[in-house]
Amino acid sequence: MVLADRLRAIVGDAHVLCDAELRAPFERDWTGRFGGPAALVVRPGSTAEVAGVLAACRDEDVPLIPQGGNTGLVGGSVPRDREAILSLARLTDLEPVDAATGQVSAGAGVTLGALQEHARQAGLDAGLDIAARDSATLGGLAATNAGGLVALRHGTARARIAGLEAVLGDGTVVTRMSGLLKDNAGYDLPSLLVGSEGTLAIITRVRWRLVPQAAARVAALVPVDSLAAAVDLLAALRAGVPSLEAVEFFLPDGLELVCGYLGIESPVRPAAVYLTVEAAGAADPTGELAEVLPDDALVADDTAGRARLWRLREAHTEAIAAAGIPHKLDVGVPLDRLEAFLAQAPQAVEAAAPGARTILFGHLGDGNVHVNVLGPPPRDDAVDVAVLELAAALGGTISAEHGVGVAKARHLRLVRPPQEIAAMRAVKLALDPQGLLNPGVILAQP
Ligand code: FAD
Ligand code: 2HG
Ligand code: ZN
Repeated sequence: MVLADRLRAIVGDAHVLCDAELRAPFERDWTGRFGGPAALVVRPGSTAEVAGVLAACRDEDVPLIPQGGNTGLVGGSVPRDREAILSLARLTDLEPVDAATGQVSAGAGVTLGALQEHARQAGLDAGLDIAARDSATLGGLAATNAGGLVALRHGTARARIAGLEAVLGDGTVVTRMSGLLKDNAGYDLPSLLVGSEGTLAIITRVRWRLVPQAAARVAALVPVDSLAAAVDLLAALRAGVPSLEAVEFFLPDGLELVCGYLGIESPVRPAAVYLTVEAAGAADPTGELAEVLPDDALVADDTAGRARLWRLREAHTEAIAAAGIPHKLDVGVPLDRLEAFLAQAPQAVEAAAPGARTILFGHLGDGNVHVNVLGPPPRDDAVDVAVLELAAALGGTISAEHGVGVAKARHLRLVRPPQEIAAMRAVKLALDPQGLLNPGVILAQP
């Protein structure tokens, strides 16, 4: 029996897509930089069906690319060489919130936006937020260990995952959904699978740890005259505002691009750096913020006003995408090297790709800079090398929150020694002995 027929018998005719037109939306990534034709797209509706699909693909020796919302930015969710795309988008079960533990069990295909809404109805919140909230799935967030806008307070996805269910590359189903806070019985497979980018297992369900919903929220847009002053303000915010949730930054050329894209005038005075700050708690944080923020900060405590301020930061990704296909380099640097990195990154890009346009923004509180470069062709990675080498030389990382994907697999050696990469390969071999899951992601193929 050919693979497609075998898969139809497992998931039903409607959920095996072979037609080029039906496959197309799954074959290209969000940035437009990565993608290629798939053998087919298969959309299982349960963990048992996922295990069946994996067994069929193993028999036919067809590798699988797990895909959630396809909002990943490192090319890990799309085919390279006629693999099968395994879409988890149908796994949308969302159980009632367990008030005693503050946790909820959900299918890997539930979007972050749906989880946020569900949690809020129970007086809680997801404790993780990203601008792609309405498409990105819980499986994708776990698989990439997503960071986002409130990691400063609540940590990355790993801190939110109390357990999960997954089908390992060798077909074993691992179920750890009890959500026990304390469970030291051996190696912690869920922690290992978080951040494994679909290379070790297919995550089918997650047990999500929620956080209290804040009764009051205040956002501020703060113009600052230097990066050093921005870092000083970050320190003052950490010390003086216990309800601090986010400290984000962008620069004048990013603001100009976003304002042009949104068709608005900048609401804030010209400055060297702009910070988007949010504080949220049971009590109104306005007073605490006012003690620390400068007088020319724009402050909003209502939903529409906060959204207007946040839009200037969040719309960077869309505005850049509207201007071209970017090279996205999500790096992290220690805060005491951030100024050096921001000064040197544009020079490194200019040397590698003269005339390229560089937009820098990110999560100041996490030392996480999103270097976006417009101009060089998608396949030319000279700017990628230049920026990643700079981040590594300054003691940083080549992937702060988006993952390694295929975009950075060749560059992993910049921040991980050969012995560690060998240990990663051994783990891969143990859990996915046939190399069926996402080949070429994280670990470059020889
Ligand atoms: P996909 O893109 O479908 O997949 C991403 C990776 O996870 C792939 O390697 C894929 O194989 C694997 N995968 C997906 N689902 C599963 C599964 N169930 N089991 C095993 N492997 C799986 N990221 C941040 O960290 N912080 C941000 O602030 C942020 N903001 C963003 C804003 C915009 C506008 C966009 C477009 C993206 C943003 N991202 C951000 C990146 C992206 O949204 C995250 O990486 C997200 O976690 C991907 O989720 P997804 O469901 O779309 O996964
Ligand atoms: C963000 O922080 C996302 O907005 C996307 O991580 C970053 O577009 C990017 O480079
Ligand atoms: Zn980010």
